[in-house]
Amino acid sequence: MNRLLRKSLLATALLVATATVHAQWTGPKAKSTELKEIKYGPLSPANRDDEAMVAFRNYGLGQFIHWGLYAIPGNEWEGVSARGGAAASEWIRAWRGPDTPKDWVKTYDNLYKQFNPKDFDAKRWAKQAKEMGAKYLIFTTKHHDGFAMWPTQYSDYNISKSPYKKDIVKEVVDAYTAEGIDVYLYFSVMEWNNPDYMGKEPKTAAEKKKFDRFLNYTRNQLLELMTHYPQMKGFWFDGTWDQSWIKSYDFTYKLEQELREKHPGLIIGSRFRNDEYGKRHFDSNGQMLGDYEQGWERKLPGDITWLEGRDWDCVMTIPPNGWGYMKDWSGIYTKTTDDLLDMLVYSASLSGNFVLNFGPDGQGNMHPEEDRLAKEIGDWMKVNGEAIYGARHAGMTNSKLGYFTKKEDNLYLTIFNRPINNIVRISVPKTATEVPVTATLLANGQVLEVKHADLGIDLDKNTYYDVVVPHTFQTDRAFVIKMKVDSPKGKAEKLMDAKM
Ligand code: FHN
Repeated sequence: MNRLLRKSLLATALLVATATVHAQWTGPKAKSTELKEIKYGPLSPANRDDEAMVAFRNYGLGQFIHWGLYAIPGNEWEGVSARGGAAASEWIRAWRGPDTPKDWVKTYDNLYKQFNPKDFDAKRWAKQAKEMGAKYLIFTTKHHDGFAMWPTQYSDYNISKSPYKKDIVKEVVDAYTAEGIDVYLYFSVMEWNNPDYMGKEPKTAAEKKKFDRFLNYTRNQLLELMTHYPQMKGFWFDGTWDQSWIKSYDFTYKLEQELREKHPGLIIGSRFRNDEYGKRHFDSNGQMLGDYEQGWERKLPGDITWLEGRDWDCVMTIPPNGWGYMKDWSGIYTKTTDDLLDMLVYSASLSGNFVLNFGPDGQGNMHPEEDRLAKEIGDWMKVNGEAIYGARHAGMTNSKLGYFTKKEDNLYLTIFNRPINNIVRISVPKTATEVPVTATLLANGQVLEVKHADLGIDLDKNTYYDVVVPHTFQTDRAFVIKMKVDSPKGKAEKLMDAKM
């Protein structure tokens, strides 16, 4: 779609709700009018346009995998559920409350002695991700428990000490890369069982010495990951909210510089570090600290204005919360294929990527429900992916029927709520110089009739284009109408505005 149509469509106000109610924004709400002197601000330009970042922008759909020792208990231990006692399944080491098993932390920290996933096949996972339509993967190299899924030389708490022994990160990176899926390495800075780690700001000389050791260890591990897996495209940082890390802004600034120098094109989200005033994600002047907004965890922006042109992705669980394996999905709402497609298309309509999380079990198998969802999403993407990959915000307000995306001069409307009369009404300003002229169904290539409807509503600044969906077209999922835009054939009628 050209700029003019985009501009004129932007002016369109459709007084309708979007198909899903989305959570509240977590980004900066008010910008300070007084600019602060900031030494530790952004290290990369806003809206990078290099090849790596353009690829990131075009992914559309990604896969997150949380896999580690927490996969063994699967949110329960010896028949006792950790629900309500642990914040999430991958947080089970921090299980608190009356049901916590005796000596639980010790038991957990020794789980590595039984980590031997006999069914693990990275190629099978990668094939499934490809079939689902994922273009990038975020894989947990080390979660908050501190257990490294690669044979790091900087800690003994790693995969080489488990009966499995082999380098899981390597297997995953190789298999996904071979399928053409870009890999990002999830890395938790915070470590629960590392004696050098502390949450509070180190104050005494002894504390400072200890935490410096931890910082050095973190740096070593990150450099090691980049060296071992040079195909990786970026880091997905987590566990960076503690005061110890926040106060280490000089260290983290220099580390980010070093990582970027050593790996040109590296992509780092806004969770890695903060400025000298302790501001995370955005510095004290509201500038994003990283290449994309990384705060959309189990939440979505309300509309395009919330994003202010920034790149972003949304990471989403299938259960309400819980990223690692959860054996028992009963009694909780787990998102359906339709829920997830809604969030995926909604994200694309706001120029963001949607990343769906999977939590394989201790043997290396996805949950059977995850297998089913992956298959159903993949089936949908094979037909309709054109409306997602490389597609951007269309400059139109999303309608109650579904979500608009655009790519070149193609306008896509993914319909989630099919009108009872099968007429898909698209509203454009009367002044628009380009309007929908042809339409087809992505599902079968069928050409659809497009009719101009001048409603003649007094003071209405819009005019309408009706796309007729044949009654004979039946589907039980969202479907996409692809439209070409061109200059309007006739002028919208100039009707008299009534005097009041
Ligand atoms: O605490 C983690 C959580 O376990 C999970 O890894 C998610 C994924 O985005 N991040 C953290 C919370 O923000």
